Amino acid sequence: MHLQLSFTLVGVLVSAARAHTIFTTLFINDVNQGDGTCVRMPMDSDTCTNPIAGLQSEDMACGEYSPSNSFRTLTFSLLLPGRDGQKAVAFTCPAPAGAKLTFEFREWADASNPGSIDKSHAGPCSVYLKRVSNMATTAAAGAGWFKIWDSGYDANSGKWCTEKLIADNGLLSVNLPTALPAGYYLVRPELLALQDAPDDPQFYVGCAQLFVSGGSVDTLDVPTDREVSIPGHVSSGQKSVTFNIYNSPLALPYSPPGPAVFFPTSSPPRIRGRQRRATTTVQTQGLIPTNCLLKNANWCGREVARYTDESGCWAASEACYTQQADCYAQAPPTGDANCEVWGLKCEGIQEACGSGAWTGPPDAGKVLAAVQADVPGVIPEAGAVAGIVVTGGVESGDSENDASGGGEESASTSSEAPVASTIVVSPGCA
Ligand SMILES: [Cu+2]
Repeated sequence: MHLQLSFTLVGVLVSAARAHTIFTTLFINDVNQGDGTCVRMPMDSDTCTNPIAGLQSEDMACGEYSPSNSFRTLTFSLLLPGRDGQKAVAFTCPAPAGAKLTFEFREWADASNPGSIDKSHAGPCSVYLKRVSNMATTAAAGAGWFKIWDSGYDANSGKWCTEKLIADNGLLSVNLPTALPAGYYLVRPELLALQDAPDDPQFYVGCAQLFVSGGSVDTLDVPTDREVSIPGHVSSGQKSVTFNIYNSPLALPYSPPGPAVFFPTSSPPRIRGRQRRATTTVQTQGLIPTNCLLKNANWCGREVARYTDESGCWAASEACYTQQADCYAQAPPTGDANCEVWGLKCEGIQEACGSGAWTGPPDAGKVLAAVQADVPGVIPEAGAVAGIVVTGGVESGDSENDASGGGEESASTSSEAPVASTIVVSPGCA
């Protein structure tokens, strides 16, 4: 009887844990980048879908292991001083300015069961950007974040953003602003579930690493009131995190946490002032190698060295298995299915060595068919947002520009331009 009881208890705990969610997969202009590719996610598959513990935790920036009690917090922070969300992953995905980004959220990181987030989890969604000079070393936590989109409660449909997310099978789409200087960015989708507010507002965040190309401006001037530090963009006690979703009627309006949206779009080039080409920065960090025969999240399998004798063959077999071990070691909670696929290649080499076929590798350079979870549904359109026009494509800092007066005028217009309403909802999340 004791045994039965504890099994029941374990079952309840497991199902409760699985009711949470995690950002696993990035799509750029509807192209699936592969589970975990360019995505920072907690490495512990048992807890990766948990909400962030503590609104002032550095984990609020890009997510991390979220233990269920303070003892484990202490233990794990001693054992694992580096936070996963603060650690860069190997790959940074290229995305043109203005690209459509889609974030996939899953209840089960490896898609072994369907579901995006439990339907009890009602609340707003937001998407933030932060420009970083160096993906590997610039801290995710801290200043420099701005919000490019949000969606709270839609009074017309009577739905919270998370409810629309569920209807869209966990897929949330936004557009990148067009007026972004080329360079490296972290993009951070944020879900807030208010079913246990005010005691336990649950934040689910993750980050993807982007290299934005083709930006139409050279500098990024985020207005002071639109830039925030994360953590620090929300505090306990604020209405955005204490809101009672069970009141009838709801005490609207509801504003999602964080600053007003800043979505810079470029104006058409002006006639006066010399045209300036957008910065021709080229991605040098985090490139996905073009010679990957197979990819699993941020791991890339490459062809082994050619060989013509027995010792070379066995060395190649070993080198292949070394890559496989690396694949397993790096695999995030989205899984290691492609590490298994890679193992078949290694077996092939090993068998060839055993049978005296000492010239190889067999099928040299052949790209392997990757295993990829199905996209859970139709990729939704990007949520609407009102842009703030910034002047793009114009030589900055020269006297002609200053004298034209147009720059100043458009600057003052921008600061007063209405941004997407944070009071009710933009028709996003759908
Ligand atoms: Cu939850």
